[in-house]
Order: sequence, then structure tokens, then C-alpha cells
Amino acid sequence: MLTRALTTTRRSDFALLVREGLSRPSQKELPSKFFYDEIGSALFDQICLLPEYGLTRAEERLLSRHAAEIVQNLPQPVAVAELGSGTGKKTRLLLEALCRRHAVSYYPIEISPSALATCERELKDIRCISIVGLEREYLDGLLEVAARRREGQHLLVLFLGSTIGKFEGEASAHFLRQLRGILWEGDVLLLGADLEKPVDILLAAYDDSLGVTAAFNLNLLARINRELGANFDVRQFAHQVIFNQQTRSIEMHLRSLSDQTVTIPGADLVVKLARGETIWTESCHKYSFDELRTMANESGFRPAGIWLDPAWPFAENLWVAV
Ligand code: AVJ
Repeated sequence: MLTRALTTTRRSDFALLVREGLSRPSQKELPSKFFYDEIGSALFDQICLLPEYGLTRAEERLLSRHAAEIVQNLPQPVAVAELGSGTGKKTRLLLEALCRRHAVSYYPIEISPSALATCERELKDIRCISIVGLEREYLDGLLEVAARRREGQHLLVLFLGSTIGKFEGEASAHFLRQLRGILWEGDVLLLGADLEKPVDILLAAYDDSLGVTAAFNLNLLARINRELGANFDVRQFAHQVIFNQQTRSIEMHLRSLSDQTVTIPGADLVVKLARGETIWTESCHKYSFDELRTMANESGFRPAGIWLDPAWPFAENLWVAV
């Protein structure tokens, strides 16, 4: 149906955060949100097909089995906002179930224009939804959706795929409290959370034998070359995955294979890397049930439903704003 996109340009945000992350005196880092340019988004779609990466299939199974039941637990009428739209494949299952009750406005919020375009293309055939894509950061986008809501209309926020796991430690609770602050009592959050599982399974999921995840990780350097005119020799870096027992998180790093100096004109920066030094690119926290319950309570939500996949420990959580 109706498709519109609201766009802003943020090239300078990329330059700024690359500069900040790579000038750190100790652990250098790059924000994982920049993985998803056109190539990165395509690589992520391939990751979701890998036998080792069971996460996306687990969530797809949960939504295809339980969409009707999830929808029964929602207030109505409801508008849907999704944080990070991905390809729209999982969202379709929910939107189709929702459409059996009433027509739905769907607001995918996404900083990657290519991901947003894919999602809009994939979902526009669902007749009872109107799609308004917002090329924004999550909470900026959500504020905009909240401002457009009609009298008596509730919000369903989708935060799928365990993307919540990228927030380190206290940052996840902080993010959820901010999100809660934009919502009204009775609004709902559907939160996908990957659960704790044996470390060998996790390591394989983030370091697959075909090297797709390695390419996904290395693409961040290639993107800095393309967009900021840098001269990273991508072959001088290796994909490295560790499980951090303290934080219960998978960490992805890019390890420098030699002493090297890289120039990044677009970020006005020259970086020196020692052989063996890493750039930390992503954390993916793995949750326990207790932790999810505590997180809900501490951020102003009441857990109202949880659905679990039997094959790959993953939880779809329905939380009501209180
Ligand atoms: C999209 C953040 C949920 O953490 O599993 C997959 C990203 N990185 N393989 C995840 C990812 C490497 C993914 N999230």
C-alpha cells in the first residue's frame, strides 16, 4: 500500500564515531550499527541462512507458530513501530496476523537505507497495512511515531533478533527505560532475546566455516575505505570471536596482523595499530530467564508472555508498559 520514506543524511555521524572509536587509547572500537551498508546488509541476510547461525530461524519458527496467540495478547487498535526493520520476513508473520483484526500502520525505523528499502519492497503487498519508513536512530524514530499516534491508539514496538544484546551491561536497561518513557501505559514491546547456550555453539554461530561472518565484520573496514577514503588493507586483519564469560557476551573483533598505519581522510585521522591489537566491533549478549524478568521490571514493564524455541534457545518476550 502507501509507502513513504522520511530521510536525513548522517554521513558526518559515521566520520565522527569512526574517529572517536579509533582514537581510543586502550581498546579501539567501531560501532556495530555501521555494519549495515548495502554489502553488509546483504552479508547479514546470508548469515541468517547459515546452518551454524540458528538465531533467525528460531525466531521465525516462534513467530510462525505463535503469531496468532501473540496478537491475541495485544491491545487494540494498535500501530506498529519496528526498531531495525531487517528484511521484513519475520515481521510479515505478525503483520498478517494483526491484519485479521484491523488495518495497521507500520513504521519501520532503520538507519540503513538499503535495509529500509528491502523491507518496504517485501511488505508492500500486504493490503491492510500502510508503511511509513523512518530513516532514523531507534529512539528518534520512535518519538516521531509516538507524535503521530491517534487518540486511543496503542503502540506495539517490535525489537526482534536479539538486537538488544548489542547494548553492553547497564546500557540495555538504560535504553529500555528511555524506550519506556516514550510509551504510554498499556503499550507493548515484543522483544526477541537470544538465550545462554553452550559456548562451542555460540562460537560457531559467529565464526562460520564459510567465512560469511568474517566478511561481514571485515566489510566495516572496507566501508570506511569506500566512504571515508581510508586505506585499510583489509587482508591485514582477521576476524576474531571470543565469548566473554564476565559479560556473557560474544564479542567480535578485527585483529591487526601486522604493525600498520592507516589514514582515514574523511575522519581526519591517522591510526596506528600494533600487530595482534584488535578493534572491537560488536557484542552479542546472551540472556538468562532471571535476567529478562529483572530487566522488564527495572525498565517499567511487566512480562506478559514468553515463547521459547525448543531447538535453539531463544525467547520472544511480550512486555506491557506499566
Ligand atoms: C543482529 C545484532 C542480533 O548479534 O547475532 C550476527 C548480528 N553479528 N552475526 C547478532 C550478528 C554477527 C546479530 N544481531
